[in-house]
Amino acid sequence: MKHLLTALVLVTLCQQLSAQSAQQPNILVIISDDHAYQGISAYGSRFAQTPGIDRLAKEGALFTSAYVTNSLCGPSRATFLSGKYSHLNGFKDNTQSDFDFNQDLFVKRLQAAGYQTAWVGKMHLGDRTPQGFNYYEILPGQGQYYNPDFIASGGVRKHYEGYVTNIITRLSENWLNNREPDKPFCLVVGHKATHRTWMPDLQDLGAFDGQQFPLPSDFYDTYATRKAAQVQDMTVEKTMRLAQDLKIFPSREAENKMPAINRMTPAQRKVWDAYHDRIKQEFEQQHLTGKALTEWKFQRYMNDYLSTAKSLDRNISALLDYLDQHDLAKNTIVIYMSDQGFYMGEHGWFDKRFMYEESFRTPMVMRYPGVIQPGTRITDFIMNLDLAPTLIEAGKGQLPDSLQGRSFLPLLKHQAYTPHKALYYHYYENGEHSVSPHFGVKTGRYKLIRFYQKVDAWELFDLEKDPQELKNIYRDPASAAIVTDLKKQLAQLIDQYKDEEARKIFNTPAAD
Ligand code: SGN
Ligand code: CA
Repeated sequence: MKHLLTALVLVTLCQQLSAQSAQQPNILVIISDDHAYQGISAYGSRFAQTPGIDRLAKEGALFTSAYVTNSLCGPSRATFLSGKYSHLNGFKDNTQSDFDFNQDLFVKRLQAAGYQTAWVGKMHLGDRTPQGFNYYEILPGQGQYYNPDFIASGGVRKHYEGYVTNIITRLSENWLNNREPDKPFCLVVGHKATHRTWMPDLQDLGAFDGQQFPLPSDFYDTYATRKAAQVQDMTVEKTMRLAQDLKIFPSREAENKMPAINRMTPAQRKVWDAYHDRIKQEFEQQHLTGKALTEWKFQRYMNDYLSTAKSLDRNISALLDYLDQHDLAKNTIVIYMSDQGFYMGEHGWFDKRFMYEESFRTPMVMRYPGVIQPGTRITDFIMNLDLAPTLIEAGKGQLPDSLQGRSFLPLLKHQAYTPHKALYYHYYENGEHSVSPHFGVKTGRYKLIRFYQKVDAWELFDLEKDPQELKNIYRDPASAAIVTDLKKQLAQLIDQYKDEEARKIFNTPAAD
């Protein structure tokens, strides 16, 4: 009798658990690094096909106006995890910050609600031990494209032979295979691709050979009226290196000194060198200088970048196939996003950081069977800040008071939802690529930016008349009323998000 009772209790408990997990969707978030929407066919890319990402967009929603709080790798991931701006989560830049995992994180709230959680791949949040994950296996710092090292739960060092994007997918699948199947899961897959120095899987080398990429119309931007754009160091012309970035080394000895390349196995190296030796030969025969050289660099950059993205997209497809094969697709939210946008030659640039559209805006697609209608297009403003509350709410967790974002689940469910009218941005790092720190506000039509430290100046753009943000109209007498109104909105956002540092700068007149 006693045994029968125990068995009955156990059966009821199991039933409750599986009923609970049916209400609690699994969550898979794939975050790439520096993947520009300009190179994604779901966003209308003219030069590349991304069937994996397109599949998600077709079966779910494409967000056309998703933005980040601070366009840089670590700060973006810190905001994603904490649901707070950089000044409150403490991770302002990649150079001086070390993430404090003791703070409230959406994954901790999901764990408390019964989820098993994991992060596999690039995290890039400093050296402290990650918290909030039942399992992690992450790249140290930026990680390596070939034969990468990983740090697994408990600080265990691992080394795998192969190409990083494929390995991250394999490790993710391993974790899914070995998880506790009765519990809902939340898995974050952090990819290194498509980060500089843009190295594709060997099978994708030269995938875009023969294709001519049109120069963006503002490739030869002279940066008139924009002081911060004048002092940056992120141009294809001057900043992009022929050797490390585009793999045209003066000699084999020089190539052998590059850690990303000399860690390859002899077999990998043979394929790699056969391809690049040919490119180098073609390059040297042309004796390029001036604009011809810059445009050749642009073509090579596009080729390497998009080939790396092709390897990434194939791995996104592979994970979607895994969900299908394991009967998980129906009950799993899948989000694909980049940590920020990226320049593909616009303004003559690569890299990110600026509050200008190409870097501020990020690609984001989301599939949520039974909630999001296939083929949905969401044009409302969304921020990476909103993901933490959205995912906690979807997982039936408790929302902490500290969150600065807000859930967009009601928007997906066609329930009462007030979209963001204006977005607040703050970039801090004053170092590599020489982008002046700045903060600002974006509304449906305008963008007002205050630069400080390197450059002390305001900029205003009318995005309707000037979507490429080429003409700073801050000083135009006709802009006076708009400036007053936007400054009011900016001051409100600074208050709302409690950004004391920005408030002080806002209250100090700019030097010009
Ligand atoms: C490296 C890159 C930079 C890049 C930062 C930050 N230089 O330092 O070009 O902006 O990472 O990128 S490299 O010579 O080492 O490639 S982030 O995505 O991690 O924020
Ligand atoms: Ca990044």
